[in-house]
Amino acid sequence: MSKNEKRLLGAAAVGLGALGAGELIAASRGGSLLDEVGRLAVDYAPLTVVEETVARAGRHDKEVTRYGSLAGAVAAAAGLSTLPQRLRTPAALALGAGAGALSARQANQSPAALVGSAAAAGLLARGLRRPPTGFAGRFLWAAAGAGFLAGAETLLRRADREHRERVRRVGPMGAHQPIPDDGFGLEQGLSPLITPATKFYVADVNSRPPRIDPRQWRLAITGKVAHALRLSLPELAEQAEEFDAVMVCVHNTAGSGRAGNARWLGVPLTKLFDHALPESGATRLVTRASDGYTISLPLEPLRTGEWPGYLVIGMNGEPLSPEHGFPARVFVPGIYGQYTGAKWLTELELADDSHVDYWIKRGWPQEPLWVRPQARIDVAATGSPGSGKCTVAGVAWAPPHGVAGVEIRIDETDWIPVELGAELAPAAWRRWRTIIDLPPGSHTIAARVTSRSGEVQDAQTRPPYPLGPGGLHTVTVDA
Ligand SMILES: Nc1nc2c(c(=O)[nH]1)N[C@H]1C(S)=C(S)[C@@H](COP(=O)(O)O)O[C@H]1N2
Ligand SMILES: [Mo]
Repeated sequence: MSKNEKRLLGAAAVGLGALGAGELIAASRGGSLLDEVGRLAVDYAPLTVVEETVARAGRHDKEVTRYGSLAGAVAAAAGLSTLPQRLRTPAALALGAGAGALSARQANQSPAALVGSAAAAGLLARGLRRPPTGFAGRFLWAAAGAGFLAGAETLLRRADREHRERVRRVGPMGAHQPIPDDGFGLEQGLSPLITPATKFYVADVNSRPPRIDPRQWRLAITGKVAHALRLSLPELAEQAEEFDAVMVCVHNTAGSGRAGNARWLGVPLTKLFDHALPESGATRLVTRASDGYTISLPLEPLRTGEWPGYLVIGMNGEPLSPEHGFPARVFVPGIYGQYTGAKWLTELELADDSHVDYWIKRGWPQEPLWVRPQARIDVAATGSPGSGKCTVAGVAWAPPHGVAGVEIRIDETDWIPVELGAELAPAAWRRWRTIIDLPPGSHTIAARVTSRSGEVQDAQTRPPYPLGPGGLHTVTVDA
C-alpha cells in the first residue's frame, strides 16, 4: 500500500469512528445523525438521482439511503485528509457546521442530531490532524466506530419499539366490522382484499418515522380561517367514519408493490371546514407534517366535497402505524400518495396560491396528479405439467371511479375479459382471476384495466416522472 493509500484508509477509519461516536450521542437522545444525513441527501439530490434511486432500489430505498449516507460520510472524511494539514481542522468543522445548519432548516430537526454532529465534527478534526497510518490505529478507530454505530442502532430500535407500544395503547380506531368477502377467498399468491398495515408499502423522505406523542399532539387548523382550531385525537375520532380505498405511490410502475388497499378511518375534510370556516382569500389547503414535508391541495373541490378528502387517523381498525403517519394524515382517494397529503400531520393551513410544496420545489407538476388505472398480475401459475391450464389472478384499481373491467392478453392476441371480485368501494382495488388454456411453450401474459369513467389503461411504458407511470404489467409463463 502506498503512503497515500494508507493515509486515505486511516482517514476513512477516523471518519467511521467520529461518525459512530456522533451517532451514539445522538441516539442516546432519540435522534440520528445518519438519518439526518440521509434526509439531506434526499432533499438536495438532483431529481434525476432521486428518480433513479427509487426505480433501482425499489422497496429497499431506505436501506440504500442509510448505507449510502454512511459510505458518503466516511468518503468525505477520507477526502478531507487530502487537504493540506492546516486546512483539515477548519474543513472538518465546516463540514459538521454545514450539515448541522442544513438539517436545522428542517422543521423537525432534532437537537440530538445537532449535538451528535458537533461531537462527530470535533472528533473528526482531531483525528484528521494525524490520521493513523498503522494497522492497529486504523483498526481501533474503525472498530470503535462500528461498535458505536451498532450501539446507536440498538438504542434507536428500542425507542421505535417503545413508541410502537405507545401507539398501540391508543386503542382501536374503527368499527372493527368484519371485512366483507369479495367471493375470492384466500387465493394462493393473490393479494388480500385489505392490505395489512405491516405489508403496506412505505414511501417517504425519512429514514425512520417521527415519534409523535399522542397525548401532546393536537391538529392545528390555521391560516385564513374564521375559527382557528386545535383538535386532539379523541376529538377527531368522534367525528370519523370508515372508507375503503387504494393508496398508490406515483412511483408504482407496472407490476410493482407501491400500492395498498385499506379500510381507513377519517374525518371528512368538509366537516373540518364547517368548523374552521375558511375565509374568502383561502385557495389552498396546506398539509404540514412534523418531518418538514408539506403538500397542498386546491381548496375549492375539497370544500364542496367534489374531491372527498379525509383527515385519516386509523387504518384497518388500528391507529395509523408510525410508518403510515401516526397520529394523522390527509388522504384524498384517487390522488397519488405524493400529492394526496402529508403523514405525521401537525397542521392544516388555509393559504393562498403563494405556497410552494416539497415536491414542486423539486420539479414535479404543481397540481395533484390523479392515479392512472393499473392492473397487476399477482399469480400466473400453470397447473400440473401438460394440463394446459393456467390460473391468472391479480388486483386492479381505477380510483375514484372504480374498475369496470379487467382483460388479459396472451402472446399479443386478443384481449379477453376476466372474472371480477365484488367491489368493496369504487376507490378501492378490486381482485380479478381467470383460468386459461395454454399450448405447451413459453407465453407472455399482459393485463389491463378499464375504469368506470371509460379510461383504458395506458399501454405506453412511461417513467413515473412527470405525470405518473404508464405501461402494462406483463409476465412470462412456461406451460
Ligand atoms: N410527511 C410526509 N408525508 C408523506 C410523504 C413524506 O415523505 N412525508 N410521502 C408521501 C408519498 S410520496 C406517498 S406515496 C405516501 C405513502 O404513504 P405510506 O407510506 O403510508 O404508503 O405518503 C405521502 N405522505
Ligand atoms: Mo410516493
